Amino acid sequence: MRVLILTGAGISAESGVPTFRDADGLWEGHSFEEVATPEAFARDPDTVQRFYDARRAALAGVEPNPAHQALARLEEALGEDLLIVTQNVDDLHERAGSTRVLHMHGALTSALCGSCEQRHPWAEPLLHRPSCPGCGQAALRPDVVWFGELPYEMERVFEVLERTDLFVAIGTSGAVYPAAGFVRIAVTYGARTLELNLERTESSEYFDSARQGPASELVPAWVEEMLS
Ligand code: BV8
Repeated sequence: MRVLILTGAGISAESGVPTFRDADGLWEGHSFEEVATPEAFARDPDTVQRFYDARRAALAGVEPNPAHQALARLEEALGEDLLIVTQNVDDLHERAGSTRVLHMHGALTSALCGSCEQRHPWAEPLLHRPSCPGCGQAALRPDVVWFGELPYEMERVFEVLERTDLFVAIGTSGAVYPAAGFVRIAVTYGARTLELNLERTESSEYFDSARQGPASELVPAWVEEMLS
C-alpha cells in the first residue's frame, strides 16, 4: 500500500503555528500574497526578511503535536511506501521523527543564496544581510517558494502521485495550487482518497471520504486503523 500524505498549516495549528486562515491571512497588515512574492522581496526586502525571521524564531517556541507524532509512527511501519509532501515551512514533521518528508514550499530552517543558488541550513535572522557561506555574497533569502515561483521537487511528486494507492490530505484548505490539484490527479491514477480537516474544504467533494475534527485526534485514530 503506497501512501502519499499532503499536509498543510492545519496539522501545525495545535502546536501554535498560525495557519494562513488565522488572522484572515494578514501579517502586520500585509496580505500574505504581499509578503510572499518575489516582487515584494524586490520592492521591500526588509519587510519580507522580518516576516520570515519572525516565523523562523518562533519555531523554537513550538513542539510537534500528536498528529505529527502519529505520522512518524506510520513511517516506521510503512517505510518507503510512505511519503509526506508538506506545504508547511516549519520543521515539526522532522522533529516528530519523520524522515520521508518533501517540503514542496521550502523550509524556514534553510537559506537560499540568490547569487550562487546554494542552500544552507539556517537558524539566524537574515535581515542584517549575512554573507553566503558558499560565495560570500550578501544575497541570502528565505529558502521558501513564493507565489509565482515553481514549487520544489514537482517532478518527484507527480511520479509518486502516479503510483499512489492511498492519498490523504491533512489540515489543508485546498486554496493554493498546484497542491490543491493533487487529489484529482491521484484519483485519475486510481488512488483511494481521504481528507482529515477541522472543517469541510473547497476540495472535500473530490475525496472518497472526509472526516472533520482536530488533527491531534483524527490523525492518531486514522494511523491506529492503518496499523491494526
Ligand atoms: C506556481 C510558502 C507556477 C511561503 C506558500 C491555478 C488556479 C489559481 C491560481 C493558481 C493556479 N496555479 C497557480 C496559481 C497561483 C498560486 C495560487 O495557488 N494562488 C491561490 C492564492 C489562488 N500558486 C502559486 O503561485 C504557486 N506557484 O503556480 O508557479 C509556475 C509554473 C512554472 C514556472 C514558474 C511558476 C506557488 C504557491 C506557493 C506559495 N507559497 N508557502 C510561506 O509559507 O511563507 S503557499 C502557503 O499557503 C502554504 O504553504 C500553503 O500552501 C498555503 C496555505 O494553505 P494551507 O496550508 O491549506 O493553510 P490554510 O490556512 O489555508 O488552511 C488551513 C486548513 O487547516 C483549514 O482548512 C482549516 O480548517 C484547517 N485546520 C485549522 N486548524 C486545524 C485544521 N485542521 C485540522 N486540525 C486543526 N487543529
